[in-house]
Amino acid sequence: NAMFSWQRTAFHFQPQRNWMNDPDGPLYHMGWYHLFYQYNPDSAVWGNITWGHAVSRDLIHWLYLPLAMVPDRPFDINGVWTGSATMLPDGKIMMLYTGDTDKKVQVQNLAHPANLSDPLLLDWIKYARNPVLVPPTNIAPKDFRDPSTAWIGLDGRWRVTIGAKINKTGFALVYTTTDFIHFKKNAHHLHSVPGTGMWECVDFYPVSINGSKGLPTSVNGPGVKHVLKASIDDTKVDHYALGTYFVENDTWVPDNPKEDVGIGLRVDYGRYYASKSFYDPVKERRVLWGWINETDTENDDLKKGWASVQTIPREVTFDKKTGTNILQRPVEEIESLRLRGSEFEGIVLKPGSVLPLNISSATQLDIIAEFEIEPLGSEEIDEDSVGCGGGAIDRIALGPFGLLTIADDTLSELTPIFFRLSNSSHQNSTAFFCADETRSSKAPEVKKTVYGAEVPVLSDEKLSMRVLVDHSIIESFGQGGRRVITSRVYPTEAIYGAARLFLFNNATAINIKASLKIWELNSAFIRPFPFDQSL
Ligand code: DQQ
Repeated sequence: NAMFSWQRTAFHFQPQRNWMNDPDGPLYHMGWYHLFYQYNPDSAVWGNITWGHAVSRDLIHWLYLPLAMVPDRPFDINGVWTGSATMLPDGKIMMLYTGDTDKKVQVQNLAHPANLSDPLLLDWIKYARNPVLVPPTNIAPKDFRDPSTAWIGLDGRWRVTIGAKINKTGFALVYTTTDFIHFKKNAHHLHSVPGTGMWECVDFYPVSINGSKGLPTSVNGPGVKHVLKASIDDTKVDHYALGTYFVENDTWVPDNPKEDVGIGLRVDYGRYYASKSFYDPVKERRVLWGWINETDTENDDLKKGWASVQTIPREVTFDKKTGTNILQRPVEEIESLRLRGSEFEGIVLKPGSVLPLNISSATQLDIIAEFEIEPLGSEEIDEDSVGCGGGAIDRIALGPFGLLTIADDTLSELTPIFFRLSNSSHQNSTAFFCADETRSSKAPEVKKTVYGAEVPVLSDEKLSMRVLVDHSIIESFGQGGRRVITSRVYPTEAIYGAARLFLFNNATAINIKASLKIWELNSAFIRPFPFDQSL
């Protein structure tokens, strides 16, 4: 189906056709990264949920494989829902996933690869006596799902956490097991937060406070904090918090109760949900996937024949400088796609100016931009209007300024990615990092949002952003990935050769000095695995 084919991405993962949602069970095995995903093989809307499967050598160039698991048993006939992989020390792989049963009850099931010596892990065997876990009696049958990757506790038993809710309190249950078949429920929850509703796709992993490497899921001790992430069903937002995991009773306590799970930081402030991480033993890093949902109508998705994209896999580390957040950056392998590079040094932009950046194509880009501000002195600084305002047209003394991405020549379509500050000595300022979709598309019935977040800027830092542009996806990383915003846009004019990139300064009281490195990115040419030929 060629309709809206210019919206297809070139280096983000998406199936050839039909509906996709959550990433599932990411893992590394015998030279290959595996991604499974919630998939409807029959349609471009959610339903018949099956596990799609793809492999890659480098997390960027993917090959489609046959479906891994289909809904074909009483314990998952209404859907093979989200789950996670656990790599055992002896090399076995335990895949736990939620099944929606013949009676529409959410149960947890076990599956494992039929042949561990197959690098592609093509065949999966569902444990015959599934389910291995049914909802506890105090939890409703539809409020119990998405088992995490397991980790080992003090007593040597494995722990798995599963999202649930009672009334409006969302929480993460903990079960222990030795064989992934028999489970014991802990008396304590890992954590719970009143008012947050159902927790989906709970992710729980350690980060190193001092080191720069990622940590395997079972690591704990001094020098370690734990990230607890829940996908909040009521708001469709992925929230996380940093905290301490107490091994004695498998509970987790947030560093800052005011920024608890579901009420504090977001993994991504844009269009993003159901994220899941895994530990990459090759590069010793924690890699995070997330689902970019559509913001058009189901009708349009049916017409174009596909829906949803996965984010670029991101490496997650602890932000040693702030101590209060994680950092996310695209995995370094994305740099292998870099083609022509252009550098722009110290471009000065006066208030109210727009400057085209002379690059040959602007649909597939990797952009690194730094900004310094030069106060003009004369005007008064208004500090009352912080935030992202009504978007890039909403001018205050110190913003907005930044990039106009996926824009056409006449600026009839554009998606600004920008900063907006409250105080000229940006050491003490409140900086907002924003993405404005309001003019991103002329298509009717597209939801367009001004996304944004307050981002810490330390006294020795310039304002900086890294932006990946891929036809209809813009992933924007502010201040080294302290805050991330993913946009899904639907350009009708700013497509292929007509797409441009601009710098802009809509602040009224400052000049902007911008320095940029911009690379055009090659396509990743995602295609079916070539079973008949050698690679
Ligand atoms: N998607 C899955 C569920 C999960 C939800 C079903 C999150 O397992 O809770 O497709 O997007």
